[in-house]
Amino acid sequence: MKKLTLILLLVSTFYTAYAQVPPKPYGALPAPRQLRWQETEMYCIIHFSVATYTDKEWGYGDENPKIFNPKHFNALQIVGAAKAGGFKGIVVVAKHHDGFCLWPTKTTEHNITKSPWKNGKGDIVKEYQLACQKMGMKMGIYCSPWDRNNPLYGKPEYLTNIYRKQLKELYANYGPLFMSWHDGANGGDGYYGGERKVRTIDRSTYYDWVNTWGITRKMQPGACIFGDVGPDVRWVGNEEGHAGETYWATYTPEAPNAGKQPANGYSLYEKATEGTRNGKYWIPAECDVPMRKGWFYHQSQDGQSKSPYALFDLYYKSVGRGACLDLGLSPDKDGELSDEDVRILKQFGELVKQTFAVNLAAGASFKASNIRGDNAAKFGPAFLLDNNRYTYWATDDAVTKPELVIDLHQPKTFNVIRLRENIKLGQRIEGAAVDVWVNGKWKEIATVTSIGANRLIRLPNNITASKVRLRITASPVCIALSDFGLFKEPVHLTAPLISRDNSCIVSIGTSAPVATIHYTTDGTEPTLHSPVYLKPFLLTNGGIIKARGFEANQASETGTKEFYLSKSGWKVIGTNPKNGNEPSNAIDENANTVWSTLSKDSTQTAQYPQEINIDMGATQNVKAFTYLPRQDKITSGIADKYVFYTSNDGVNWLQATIGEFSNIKSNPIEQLIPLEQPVSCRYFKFAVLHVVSGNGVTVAELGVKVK
Ligand code: FUL
Repeated sequence: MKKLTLILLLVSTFYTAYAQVPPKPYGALPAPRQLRWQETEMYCIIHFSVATYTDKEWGYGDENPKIFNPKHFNALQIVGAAKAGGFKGIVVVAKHHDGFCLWPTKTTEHNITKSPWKNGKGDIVKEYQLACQKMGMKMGIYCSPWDRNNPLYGKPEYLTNIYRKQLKELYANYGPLFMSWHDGANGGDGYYGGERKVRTIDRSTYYDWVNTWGITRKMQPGACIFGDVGPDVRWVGNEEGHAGETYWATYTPEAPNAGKQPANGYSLYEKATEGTRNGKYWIPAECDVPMRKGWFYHQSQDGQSKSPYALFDLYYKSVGRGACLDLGLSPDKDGELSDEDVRILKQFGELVKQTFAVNLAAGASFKASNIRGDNAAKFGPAFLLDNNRYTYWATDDAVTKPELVIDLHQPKTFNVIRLRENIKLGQRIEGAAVDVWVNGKWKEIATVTSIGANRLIRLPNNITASKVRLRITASPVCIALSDFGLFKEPVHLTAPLISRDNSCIVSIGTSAPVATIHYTTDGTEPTLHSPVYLKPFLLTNGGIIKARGFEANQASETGTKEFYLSKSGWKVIGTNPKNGNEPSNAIDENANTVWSTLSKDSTQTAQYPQEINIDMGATQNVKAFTYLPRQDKITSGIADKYVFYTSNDGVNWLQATIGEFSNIKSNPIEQLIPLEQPVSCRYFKFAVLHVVSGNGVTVAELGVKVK
């Protein structure tokens, strides 16, 4: 009898003890600084420097510092607009690839003290710091490792005497920082003190990253280090602002060539979009995307900023998949964000706030198939509603597929579901499903793979139900879920879609019917007084079409599309090399077909320039040309250096402009290149001098702008 009591006592002691024991962490885990970064969720990166004045995406490094002279720069305007958008921090581009330092550095003459702004006494980085302090925003720093101005770039002295010293100046004078951003675009041609040459570096070893990061750790221990390979936060592998539908915060960076050390600018970055299930390190992803088309301000991109709903969509695809969103803001030559960008940021912020203001699951009661150690006080599902990312519902070690019935007590209408894991215990869950109780049975409405720090499921339509069920369908270990939320995104009319066919006929449509669509052809905002769209219409010379749908007292967002000169009647009159597939694909108004000279024979090295000559059929007054790189996410054959020629007879050619498509590899958008002056011509030739990768050239579309 005594023995039995003893056994019972032992069992119950063990059970009570077990009931208190949290689940064992799973896999790689976040450091405290990474948890703080994760909670930041959204911040803005700000590109404003000499490239703003030269209208480039990458300054060459030969800029005269005198061009930098903003009339109305006010950091409060910029930081304030970010804050109104719900962003919690900014990353200041203190030095971009042009090497121009926006703070009074001792490391180079290419800096703000040589500019007339504030009589050479200005310090842009300091102004941001003060604005952030005033507005309760976090601040991070981007100091480009690549420096197209510095004569020492490529030599070991650049690392020790320039780059690291710049980091030290920034870390010492502008902290505390929440991020230190280390870009992957490294090496290439530049001014380099007047040499104007290509300087290549061994990206795997040149920056000696481990020791460079050591400086960050020592001087800014709270800052997360960002790069293609982390080590704290990884680049998501695209500049479109989205993580993978399945997304792991764990990641094992890989080098393109076996046996080499991966590094910034030298990694299989495409794999970062999804991450590595059970990867070696906890390196969550930052989804960076410019609000406008490019990172720097270009007047030609006015009116084309992403709309509030387009930003909201990216929010779901970044923050809503467990990553963070880094939105690029671009002050103009006066040093200000445009009124339109400020308005869009505010509206986006309001949308997020409005959507997530009320958790419709609040007040629900739960029935869980299992609670760890039967200890609801410690591991019960009530923690799902306490708005704390680190208190959680957990199951017994052996229970990896629990179910939870959420009784809402009355019918609620929602269209967003939120789930979160307590990531202090790692990213555990690999599959979940949500059902609702309708007509006396369960009906599945959504499934997901990964959850992680945050998972937002945006449903295609509103759901009304009073009972919801969550099923965990796959997990290698017991679960640790910290949040369950139901929300209602406000109804909105989506922007009309505008397209033009081969014969220059423009059509406008909406995804759901509306009472009327109104449009303009002069770039102004459509109102109820603008022409009503009744049927497709002809647009030969190009122009900006804007359209809005109206229904009852609601107006949709504005759809905008710029068209260039029509290509009907255009002909390809020659290419060099002569082989290659379908040159006419370059002028067929179809973004998905390409003219390609890529060679399958890897033993052959393509010779450049490679060219394509086009007859427009009639003389045109050409103001700019456009190049659309291939849109299939493959970089082979994408041009990054070009010459554009014009001709009146198709035989004698005049060079109209020459240059580079900066950043086209990471951000492969249509390039619009203005000619130095408008040229009257019937023929043009697009010659490619260099490609970002591969052996040969690819062109999705070429076009010209005459208006
Ligand atoms: C890229 C850079 O090359 C772009 O110019 C921009 O700064 C972007 C945020 O990172 O890699």
